[in-house]
Amino acid sequence: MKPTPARSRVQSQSLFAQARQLMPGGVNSPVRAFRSVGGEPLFFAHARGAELTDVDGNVYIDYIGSWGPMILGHAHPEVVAAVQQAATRSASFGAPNATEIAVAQEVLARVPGAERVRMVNSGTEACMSAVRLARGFTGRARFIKFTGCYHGHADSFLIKAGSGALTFGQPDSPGVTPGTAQDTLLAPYNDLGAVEELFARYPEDIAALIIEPVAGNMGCIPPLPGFIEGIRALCTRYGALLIFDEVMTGFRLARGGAQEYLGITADLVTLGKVIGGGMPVGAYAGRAEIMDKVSPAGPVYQAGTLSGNPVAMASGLAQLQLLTPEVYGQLETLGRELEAGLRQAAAQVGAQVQIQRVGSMISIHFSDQPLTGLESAQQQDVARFNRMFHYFLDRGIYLPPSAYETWFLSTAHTDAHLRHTIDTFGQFLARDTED
Ligand code: KE4
Repeated sequence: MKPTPARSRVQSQSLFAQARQLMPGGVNSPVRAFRSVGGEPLFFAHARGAELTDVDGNVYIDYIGSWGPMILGHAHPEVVAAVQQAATRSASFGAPNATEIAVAQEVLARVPGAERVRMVNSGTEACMSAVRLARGFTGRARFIKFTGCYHGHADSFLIKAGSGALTFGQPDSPGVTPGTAQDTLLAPYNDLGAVEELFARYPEDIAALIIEPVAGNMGCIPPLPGFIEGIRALCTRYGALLIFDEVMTGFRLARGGAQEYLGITADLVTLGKVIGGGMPVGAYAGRAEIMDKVSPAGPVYQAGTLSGNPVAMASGLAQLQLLTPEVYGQLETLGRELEAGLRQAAAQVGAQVQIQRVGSMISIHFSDQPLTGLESAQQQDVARFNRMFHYFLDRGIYLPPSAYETWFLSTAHTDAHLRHTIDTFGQFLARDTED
């Protein structure tokens, strides 16, 4: 395949050369660095709706949406106005403010089973705090996570982790001590038998099981029928807390997130991304019996200078209030149309492609089998994905720079955006097959 002449990226290249002298790898989060797909990352100047504009003036259809937060598109006027107004009243008091209450009310009105919520500043903080809380609540030390799932970069999660850790072939990170790792138990995603074996082996030692109810950090991988229901039953039977990591799925798959979408109620839910409207916000929530163990109501300590700061809360509140039932209908329609178009394009050339979608989360994988977990995800043709990534980028479509990520749709994506994406996919398949 002979790529079309690269669009001008001179400014991005210049900025990246500077950035590399100042920040590790020139980025503030690894997966942005294009290490997996090759080439150099683009620097962006501004974005509106579903379109990003880089510093060289190139415009792209955005399927990352800041990795999920921009569910209404970039720079939504009501979110921007809320941030601007809040900022004039100080960015942070380090003290309670009324907007925290408003966001908490919105969260508890949406998240099934939640009676209390604690705001933090990232999904990582939410997940690490939820596991600590589960350990404090149960008095147990071990917890189960699934290989290929990603719950942020806290030590105990960086064992067979997904997302950037998987992208760089570092599912186990240096710096995580054996003492930490010994309490993290692993099972393959969608393998209920493996979970049963862990509970049978440690019947009274497991504090929690944390799971992405729809996995998004190995590509978009839905739970197989019965898997989540089985996990719920096992956690109940053995007295372990079920933690749904909804940092990606929360407020995206449905008004009540994956709990509503799947009809399963977890004991704790972690949240991020959408909840902040693009500002740094995470949260964990659950029934009062558990959450009231969190300091200062209870002994499980967790704190944060900027937790619940009024600007981030104003941003999240504005976005949450705009997430009406009509929005979820629109996101499902967009997802269904994109999936159908991509499938049709693949069928026309007989390409062996897996199009995996849940709601407005979708991913493409070059494999002759559906991806159901880490093992099948790692069997995909990553090199072909990488060729597709650059083919799309050269034609104004910005995909997540990794075969182990999920694309995100927003209400700002239009039929024209989807049409261009589907047509470009068809062109890629036709040309890549030839070469
Ligand atoms: P943050 O600490 O990055 O806010 O959230 C961590 C996290 C927790 N749980 C799930 C299910 C997540 O997907 C994430 C973060 N997602 C990645 C993208 N797959 C963030 C992108 C990045 O690391 O730069």
